[in-house]
Amino acid sequence: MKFSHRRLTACAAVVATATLGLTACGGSDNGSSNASSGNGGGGSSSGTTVTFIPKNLGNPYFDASDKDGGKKAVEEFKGKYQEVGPDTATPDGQVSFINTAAQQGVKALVISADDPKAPCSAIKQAMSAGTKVVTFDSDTSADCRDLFVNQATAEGIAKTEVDEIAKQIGDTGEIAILSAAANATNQNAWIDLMKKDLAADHPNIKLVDTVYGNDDDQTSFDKTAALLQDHPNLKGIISPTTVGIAAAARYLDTSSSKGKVALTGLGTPNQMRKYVKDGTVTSFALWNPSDLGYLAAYAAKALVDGDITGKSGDSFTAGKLGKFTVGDNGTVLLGDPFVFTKDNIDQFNF
Ligand code: RAM
Repeated sequence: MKFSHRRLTACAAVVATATLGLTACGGSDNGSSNASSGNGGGGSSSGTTVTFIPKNLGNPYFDASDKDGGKKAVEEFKGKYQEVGPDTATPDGQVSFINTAAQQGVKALVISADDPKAPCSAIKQAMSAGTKVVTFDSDTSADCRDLFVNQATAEGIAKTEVDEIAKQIGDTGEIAILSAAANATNQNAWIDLMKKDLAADHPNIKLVDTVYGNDDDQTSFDKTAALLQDHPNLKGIISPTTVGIAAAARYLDTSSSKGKVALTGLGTPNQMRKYVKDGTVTSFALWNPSDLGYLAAYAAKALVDGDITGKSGDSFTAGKLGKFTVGDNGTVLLGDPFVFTKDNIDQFNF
């Protein structure tokens, strides 16, 4: 499968290898954990409050998707932006924030769900009170949201990660996965598909362990240390979470396994730059989280304005990103994953 690089835009330059270019450079706040808001007036969605609820606060990935892309979009259509959420990514940690937002009568919630089911009854109450609900990044079950804005196909994300680790370890040997929270819908879907890819196309790679760092830096760091200790023949780690891969890289960087145990997965260029440059990591993948939040905000606006209902074939325009059409299962797709290496990483700043 070949990945084109639609919609991820380099800050400083257009990526030479990109087929269509990638948009917008997400300069995000760094690790701020306070709710923030932006106001505007006028326009069809004037006063539309869009509340973003990330898996957890203080995660640079969500700083880019929410505080950068989401906020920009909401300001463009002159709505009101808010971000609230739990400090840790636990299954029911988002429930109280959903309840409060619904009580405040917000027009739209944009949620990366910590669990496919735990937030559902709160979401359904909000929906029956008239709030439109868009999941993005990590979905709930389909009956408790109007739309899911998917960053890339799960198949594409899984295959990219498996392809990268296979290249780096000569397609043979033991690997492990360092994931986010055990209940995360997105990581679990990717892991299932990675297992299928490995079984079908990489008979000499053996997945020996899957551990969970809960999208917490220290837990992910400690789990990396434990993986290396428990599996002395480990040749590679896939971490399909920006928090996990950054913590694993930090551990490997100063350990005797540096250069011997490969690490790939999903990371942000700003968090991974040092490790790509010093040889700890050869390549990793992601999409533009700022574009993802921007698209999710415009999808929420289209629902609130009644331009779409979320059914297959509905289409709407998401500002600078252009026109999107709702596909099967109420899903809107941002684009393809993009692979970062030492040769292109300096063209990105998010
Ligand atoms: C972390 C979160 C998020 C995921 C990225 C790749 O920031 O788990 O949900 O999409 O990694």
